[in-house]
Amino acid sequence: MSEQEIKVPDLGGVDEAEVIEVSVAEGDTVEQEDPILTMESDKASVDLPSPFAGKIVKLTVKVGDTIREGDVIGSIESDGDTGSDDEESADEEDDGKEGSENKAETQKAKSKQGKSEQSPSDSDEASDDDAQSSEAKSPGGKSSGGKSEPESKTVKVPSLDGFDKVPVIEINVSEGDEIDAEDPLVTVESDKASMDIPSPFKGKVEKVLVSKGDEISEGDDLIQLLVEGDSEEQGESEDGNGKKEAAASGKGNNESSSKSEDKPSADGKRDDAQKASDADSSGTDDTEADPAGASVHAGPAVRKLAREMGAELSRIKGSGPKSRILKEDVEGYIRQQLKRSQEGGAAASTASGIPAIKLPDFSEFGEVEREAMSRVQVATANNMQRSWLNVPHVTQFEDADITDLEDFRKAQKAAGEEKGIKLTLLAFLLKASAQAMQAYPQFNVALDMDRKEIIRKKYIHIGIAVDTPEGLMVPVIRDVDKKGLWELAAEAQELAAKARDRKLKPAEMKGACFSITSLGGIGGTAFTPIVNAPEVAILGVSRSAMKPVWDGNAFIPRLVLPLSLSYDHRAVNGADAARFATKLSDLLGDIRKLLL
Ligand code: CAO
Repeated sequence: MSEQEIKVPDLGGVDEAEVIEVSVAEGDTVEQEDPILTMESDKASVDLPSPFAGKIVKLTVKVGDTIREGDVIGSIESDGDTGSDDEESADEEDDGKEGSENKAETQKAKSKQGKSEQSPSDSDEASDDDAQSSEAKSPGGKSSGGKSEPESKTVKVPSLDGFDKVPVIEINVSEGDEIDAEDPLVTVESDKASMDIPSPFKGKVEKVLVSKGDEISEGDDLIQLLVEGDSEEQGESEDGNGKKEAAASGKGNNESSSKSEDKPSADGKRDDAQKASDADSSGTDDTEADPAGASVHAGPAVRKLAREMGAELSRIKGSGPKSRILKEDVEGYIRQQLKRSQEGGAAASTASGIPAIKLPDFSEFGEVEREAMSRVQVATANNMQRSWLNVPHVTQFEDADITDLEDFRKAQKAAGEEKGIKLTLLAFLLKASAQAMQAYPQFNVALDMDRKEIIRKKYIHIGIAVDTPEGLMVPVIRDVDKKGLWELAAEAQELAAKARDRKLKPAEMKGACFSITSLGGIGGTAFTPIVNAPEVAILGVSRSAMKPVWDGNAFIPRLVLPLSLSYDHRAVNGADAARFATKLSDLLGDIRKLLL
């Protein structure tokens, strides 16, 4: 075990870079090459990989710090072979590693700077690039010069800074696309950085010769491009560096994220377009995804995390400098998505792309005042919208002849007064509903669509909608099937009073399998109640009325109760709903059957 300093490697011609993300904390154990931080110069962003495996003992940088080559950013207790016993040679070893690995990173930054800024050590690369570029431009030899016929060219993979077999993570063009020089053709990602390979020419994409997931190396065929005019002239006129610039930026490049700042552009047109695109993609997670995911601003470690978590970067709003997406943004996005899917509510509706209702300025039409919604009102609004949007509702209407029931109920008045309980219709509705649920258990289920499972409940708890000054509340009566009419009436009375006095406990509003909403005391002939999801049905009850009913011989006056049964058509089919409603009507029409 020895403690080694972690130093900033050669930044490849860039004087300084800003730390935009710190990926480890003191005490963390890292593997050799694990990213310690991501830094960004005005040319590119790259990870600084750990030179050794071991434990981070000290970390002296934070996001926003500016770092330069040779700066010590912390120390690591390496757990084994660092290649040297004494610190000096360890440093040398570090440098060696940096030479072979970190340098590869930093060269990406460097390569984007164009010829004029390249360090001498790049000269070999430069000539490589020339070779690459030439090959791409003139596969069949030098072009004729001057204005010429469109020419088909094979764009080849430029130097990848020593990387080999780098996977393609995005294809940014399609056949038939008209592209400009420097437009990103594909994005590749090594284990250190992601980078775009830009087009060396302006032209029309004839054929994409690679697929997402392919591993490509320098010299591989990439794209077949129909190049208009003279390709060499194009190269020269783009940047003054001609073909070299195109190849250099192709090689170095930036993570796709940095393109708006990074891409060389003769006229600035590309920069503007790219900036606009960046701004769009970082604006909100509710916008349509950028199909290529290429114009987002994020470092390699963040891209990797997003890929692992299945998050689309183009939907994530970046909170870093220049709207860069940080690790925390990805994590926050995942948390938000999880919450949304668990709640499945109003938020989900926004994510589903349903346009919001825009409010006009009502004061233009007359006097208005605003007041805050109560907590209950907000919860009701969210629940109703969630259910309305998620549940395919159908409402089955039915009438029940409650003439005899009402005679019986009224006959119990004195008994009720003795007990201090008002026996209302609600107790009968509860009892009849429980019995109908036993007969048709598909009304006592919940659907787990994620797991494609039906959850069958072995208990019968029923919610009752209570109208309170604060808003609608739905306390739950448990084990309705096991309770008698008086018990149910007493409990309903007590829970309704508690709801109106705002004394209900959260537990008293949970666990319902089915709900009853009775507007009979108020009026109405029918309505279409909204299912209280994840329940799959709700019984709406309107005001009973005396009606002439044909008994086969004559019209006779009967007290008729209108029932409105709404159900989730995913869980319950129409025939079953008709059977359930008929069963209810039957039970309420002859309450002796409630005893069976
Ligand atoms: N037809 C005719 N009269 C009815 C009736 C019906 N379907 N239902 C109730 N009544 C009568 C009762 O018999 C009672 O009359 P009396 O005082 O003469 O006996 C009167 O209406 C009031 O009853 P109630 O409402 O106090 O008692 P209940 O047990 O029937 O209902 C409760 C209790 C909590 C369901 C009810 O008070 C309530 O809050 N209903 C509103 C529910 C609601 O807002 N639903 C909408 C949800 S979606 O927005």
